[in-house]
Amino acid sequence: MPENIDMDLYSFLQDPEVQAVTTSNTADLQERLTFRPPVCNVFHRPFTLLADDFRYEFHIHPAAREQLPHIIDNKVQQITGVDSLDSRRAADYTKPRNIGIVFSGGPAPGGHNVIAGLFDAMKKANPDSRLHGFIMGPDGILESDVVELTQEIIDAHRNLGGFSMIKTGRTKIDSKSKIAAARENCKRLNLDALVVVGGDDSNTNAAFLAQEFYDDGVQVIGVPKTIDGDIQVKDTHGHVLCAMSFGFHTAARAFARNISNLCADSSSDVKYWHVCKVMGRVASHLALEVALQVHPNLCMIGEEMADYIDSERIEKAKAAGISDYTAYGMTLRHLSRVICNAIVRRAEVGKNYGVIVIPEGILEFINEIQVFIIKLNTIIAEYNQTHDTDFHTHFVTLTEKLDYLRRLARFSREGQGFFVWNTRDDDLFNDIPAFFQEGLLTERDSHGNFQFSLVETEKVVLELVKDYLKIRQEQGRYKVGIKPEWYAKTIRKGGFDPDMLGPVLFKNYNAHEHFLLAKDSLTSLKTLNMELVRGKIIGKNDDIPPAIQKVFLETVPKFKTQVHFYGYDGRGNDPSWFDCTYTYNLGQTVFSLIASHVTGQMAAIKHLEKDFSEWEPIGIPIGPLMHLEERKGKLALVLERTVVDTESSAFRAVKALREKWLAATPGPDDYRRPGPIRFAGASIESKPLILTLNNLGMSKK
Ligand code: FBP
Repeated sequence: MPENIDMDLYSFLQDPEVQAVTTSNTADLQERLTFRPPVCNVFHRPFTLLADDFRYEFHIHPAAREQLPHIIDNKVQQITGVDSLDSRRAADYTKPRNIGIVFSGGPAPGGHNVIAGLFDAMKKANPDSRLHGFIMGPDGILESDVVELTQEIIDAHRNLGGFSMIKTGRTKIDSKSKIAAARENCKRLNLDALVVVGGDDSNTNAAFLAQEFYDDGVQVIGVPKTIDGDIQVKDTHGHVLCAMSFGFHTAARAFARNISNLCADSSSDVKYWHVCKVMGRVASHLALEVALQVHPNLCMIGEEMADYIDSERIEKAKAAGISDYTAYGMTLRHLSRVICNAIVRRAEVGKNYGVIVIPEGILEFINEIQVFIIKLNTIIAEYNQTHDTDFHTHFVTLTEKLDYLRRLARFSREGQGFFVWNTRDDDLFNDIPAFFQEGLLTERDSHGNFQFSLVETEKVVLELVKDYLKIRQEQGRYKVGIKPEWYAKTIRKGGFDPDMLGPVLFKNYNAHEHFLLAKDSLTSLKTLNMELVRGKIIGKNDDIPPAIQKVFLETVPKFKTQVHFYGYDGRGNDPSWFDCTYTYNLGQTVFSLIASHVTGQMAAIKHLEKDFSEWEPIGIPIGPLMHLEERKGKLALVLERTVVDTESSAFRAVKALREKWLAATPGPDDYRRPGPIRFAGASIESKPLILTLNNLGMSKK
């Protein structure tokens, strides 16, 4: 009996009924642990075979050909199931294997099932095969921190979210010494293959390791993971090979469920604008899916902003005979105006509340911010390369960092060499709030990426929105519309004739609108007083009658906000049926690729956008998916991320439905209730809505 518990409490806690309530072993957990996802037909057979599929082609970047010669000519591979193989091949297929697996990057729902699928396939081929899990991501490979994954460990994690089985990390194996350590540790374990479950950077790492380990005979296989949904693969002709990375569906549904609850709350107490930032370091796929799931009043999509053209500015510049390049792409100021317009329009129909979804990476698509990010990436990377200490260790406080930037600007002004930071950059940078300066100067991750999750993007946007709303309010162009019946009742109660007072207070009094809008000139009690005197409702020295004051105050908007961040919660969510099934089949695919001795391939499932019966496991060559990108101030060969295609059916549907979802009309809002993630049962949702829409868009063309 624990010391801090008395006897009575101890026996209470021992009671079976009390234990049933306090146990962590819930019925839901048991259901998850015992669920066995269905497998694609090929995996029902005793063996699988690979065949190169020459229908798919890629534009190969010369740098990829040069840096990845051993794997660059890999092809897309089809997997087929067979009942028998000749004895030599059967013996090879079923030989005992040592396989290592590592999670790399942020967690994503379904990772445990990749391991379970691989484990089951591997043990089916040979029960003596062994699976080794590297702990804490790539650091586990470098430090040989590894655990053998037994049936017991696997069974305790089936269909559960997070990466808790072996944890994860973001270390990059990029230097000669790290590659040598990784090679040595893989060889010590006598690994036949290393499986890297990760996002774009981790699959990039997988490709380089495949190249490096080629002569050692250690195969390297990647698995497309990331809730951000930005690993999607199409060939040069637009054939979809991997429609979505795993974890995306669950995270989007988890966010959607919570945001839809906010919609219900917001439209009940009608006093808050909820600003919801959803993860997605660069691409806005999660925000797009959440929008389709929830129908928020406003959803910004970063990729759309990059395409934005301010035609008014272009026309103005044309008339003046000049070119205005700032008219291409959205500025922070313009972004705040788009949001303000939505808020103002809803206020006019009495809806001084709502829900806005913004993607975490939205600022990446704003011209001026993108320039800062690239320039600061370069400055930090150059400092780290040329000094013994790290930039952030040397310059601890914001003031120190700003001083350093100021010095660079001075050097550049005085012509003491070429510096990416000039006086204009410095001036512009000094104009932004300190918390945002700090955010932009935050430490980059090990791959050199800017860490958007550490920046209070929503705060930056909100500050601008508040400033602009204030201006509009001062101009009298931000008002809450009030119902004519309420107005008439209140004014009559105060002893006035509503029809006499109406034209004095409202600009649309006789227009028979559903909502009355106060005149632009009524911006304060003082201006109200003046208007009433001018309208001969009161005398010069009279006070404003309480009923009129009450009506006026009702027209004055109070912009109250609640800010939410959805990200880490979705990464740890237990996977949806889609992600459970997808990842289990990815694990099985990994084994097929390993058993056929390939390397530098990524396991994938084709036709995720269709019914499960049409899913096809394949291998995709990673090398041809690489291109050059700025990392740590230099161009580096990395796997290309897929951002939202603004020509896709899913995006176009959201764009077309936006006005309806804004609901700046007297009727009810159009919020959608996606409900909880259903893991089993009749109402499980089988795939992300964007996949369904894009598939329908293609088939109906
Ligand atoms: P991955 O690309 O590694 O899957 O991670 C994506 C992500 O979830 C982003 O959406 C987010 O910006 C980032 O991780 C947060 O990273 P961290 O865990 O380092 O805070």
